[in-house]
Amino acid sequence: MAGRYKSDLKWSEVTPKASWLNRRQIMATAGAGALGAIAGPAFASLGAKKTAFGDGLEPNTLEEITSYNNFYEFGTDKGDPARNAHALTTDPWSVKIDGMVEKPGDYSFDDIMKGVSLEERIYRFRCVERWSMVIPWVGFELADLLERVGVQPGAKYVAFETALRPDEMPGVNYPIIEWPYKEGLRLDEAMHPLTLIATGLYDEPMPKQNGAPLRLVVPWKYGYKSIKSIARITLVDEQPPTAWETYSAAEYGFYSNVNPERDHPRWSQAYERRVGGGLFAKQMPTQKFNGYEPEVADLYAGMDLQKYH
Ligand SMILES: Nc1nc2c(c(=O)[nH]1)N[C@H]1C(S)=C(S)[C@@H](COP(=O)(O)O)O[C@H]1N2
Ligand SMILES: [Mo]
Repeated sequence: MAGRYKSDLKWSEVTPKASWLNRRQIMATAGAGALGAIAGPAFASLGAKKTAFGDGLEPNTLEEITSYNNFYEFGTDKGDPARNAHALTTDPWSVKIDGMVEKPGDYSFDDIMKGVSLEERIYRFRCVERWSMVIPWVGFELADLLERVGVQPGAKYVAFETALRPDEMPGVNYPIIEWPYKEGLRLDEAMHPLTLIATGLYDEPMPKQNGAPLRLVVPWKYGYKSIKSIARITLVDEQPPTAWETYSAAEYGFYSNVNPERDHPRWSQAYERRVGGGLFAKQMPTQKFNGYEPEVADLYAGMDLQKYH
């Protein structure tokens, strides 16, 4: 995967925004042939529609976003996904959508992409381990997909599963968590306009270490809710088990909303560390709901967020 970007603009030598603008200029002015010569055949702009999400936020570099990852199917070191995820076959890909839906079935990646309009949204991303990034995702609202498949009236939660491929995923041969990786959202969280199915970042198809070909992004929750390489989506009427809550319910709850007032039993959540900047890595106060409080606080009105963590 790393090689794919080597022939491209030198992300590490310029600020992310400068290189981003630079790249867009090249795309606007160069013909297809010239572009091919610059970037090689792997280069594929998604042409996602720009949005105001993330105005004023400085995105992390592509290098940072694709080399410091959690994707335990490929190993538990931050560099393992970048080293190992190339083995994942992402084409063809299909997602089983089942449970309480009007149109269950195995949907190919192309079926899912048909009729969606891709947007770029720059979101904060906060891992429960305290590191954070700012990521320019490309994707569409999960609500669009759920509306297309038709949610039955009794459905209350959405359950997600990652693909399970022991031949391609060295990590799943170890009993770190229960495989396949599972996640879940309450239906209103799933339908919230901030909740994305992301299929790319920096206007390119999703790198494998970031969860190709499609993954969830729920920006007001700890990163582990944003399940990667989704193979199954099931509408259910009861709160589904999730990988990290099953592993340790005292440490990782179902809701997992970013909350500076609710510490992890083994560490404070008052501060976060923005990846990048080396020795001078920026330490900053954790924001409630990761900065998305105005948009999402209503979802939890009256709930005890210490108990429902
Ligand atoms: N299938 C799967 N999804 C996963 C994980 C994982 O190990 N397996 N790790 C989670 C965690 S803990 C984080 S912080 C984010 C990291 O996403 P990123 O590597 O794109 O930054 O992915 C989440 N999704
Ligand atoms: Mo995480």
